Amino acid sequence: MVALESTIITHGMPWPQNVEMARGVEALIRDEGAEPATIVVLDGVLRIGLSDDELMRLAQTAGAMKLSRADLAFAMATGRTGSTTVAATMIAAALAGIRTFATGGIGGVHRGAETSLDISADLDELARTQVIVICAGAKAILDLHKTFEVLETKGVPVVGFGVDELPSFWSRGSGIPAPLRLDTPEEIAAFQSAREAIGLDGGMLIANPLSPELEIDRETVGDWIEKALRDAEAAGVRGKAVTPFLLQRIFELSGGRSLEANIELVRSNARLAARIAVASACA
Ligand code: PSU
Ligand code: MN
Repeated sequence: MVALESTIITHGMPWPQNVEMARGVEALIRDEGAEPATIVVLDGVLRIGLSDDELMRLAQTAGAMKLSRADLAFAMATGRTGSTTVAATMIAAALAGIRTFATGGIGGVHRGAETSLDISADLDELARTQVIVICAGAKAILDLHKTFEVLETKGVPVVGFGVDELPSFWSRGSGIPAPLRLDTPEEIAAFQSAREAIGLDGGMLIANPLSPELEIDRETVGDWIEKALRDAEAAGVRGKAVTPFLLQRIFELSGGRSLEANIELVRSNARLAARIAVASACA
C-alpha cells in the first residue's frame, strides 16, 4: 500500500486541479500494482483511504484544518474535518501498517528561522516514525541547507534517487549533495530491511527529482520565492498559513507553471513509491 497526504489537496493546490491530481495519482499507483490510501480526518473520523465521491468532496471543502502531530487527535475529538500534513500522514500510515508514503515536498526549516523558530513538525516526525517518504526534496521556499542539517542531526537517512545532488521541488538541483544515493526501488527496500534488522526506528527520505522537461530553473523559481516571501511579510502571514500562502502566490506569479510542475512531481513520486512498496512486499 502507498499512503497519500491530503494537505496537498486542500491547502496546496487550487480546485479543480487538486482533485484531478488526487485521482490521477491514485490511478497510477494501482497501475503499478499497489493500492493507494489517501489519509484525512472526515467529521472526526481518521480515514485511511477514500472513495472517489469522498475525494471529490474533500477537494471542494473550504476551511478544512491543516493537521500535524499537535492537532490530529484534536480534530478527531471535536468531530472536525482536517487534512493531514506529512507529519500527520506518517502517524496515520504507521498506525495502519503502511510503510511507504508519497508526497510533493516535505516541510522544513523556514528562511529566517534563526529569529522566527519556524521549523516544520515534519522533520521530527521523520526522526521518530517508521515510514519511507518519497518526495522531490524539501520545498524551495525553505532554507534547504538548514533543513538537511536538521535531518542529519536527527539521524534521518536522505537518499537521492538516481542522483548525486538533492532536488529542490520545482528544480532538479539545489547545490546540496545527496548524503546517500540509490538507483532502484529494490535497493531502497533492502536499505529499509537492513535498518529494521538492527532496530532503527524513524523514517527515511527519498528525494526524487522531477523530469528535466518539467523542471523550472532555480533562478526563475528564486525570483518568485523572493517576491512571495516579501508579500507574506507585508501581509503579516504567520504559522501554518505560511506554506499555503507562498505556494498560492508562486502559482500566481508563475502563471500556473509552478502548479504544472508540482502535479508532475507528485505523480512521479507516487509511481516510485508504488514500486518501492511492491519491491518491499516481494523482498
Ligand atoms: N508538498 C506540496 N504541497 C503541500 C505540502 C507539501 O507539494 O501543500 C504540505 C505538506 O502537507 C507538508 C506541509 O507537510 O505542506 C508543511 O507545512 P508546514 O511548513 O506548515 O509544516
Ligand atoms: Mn511552521
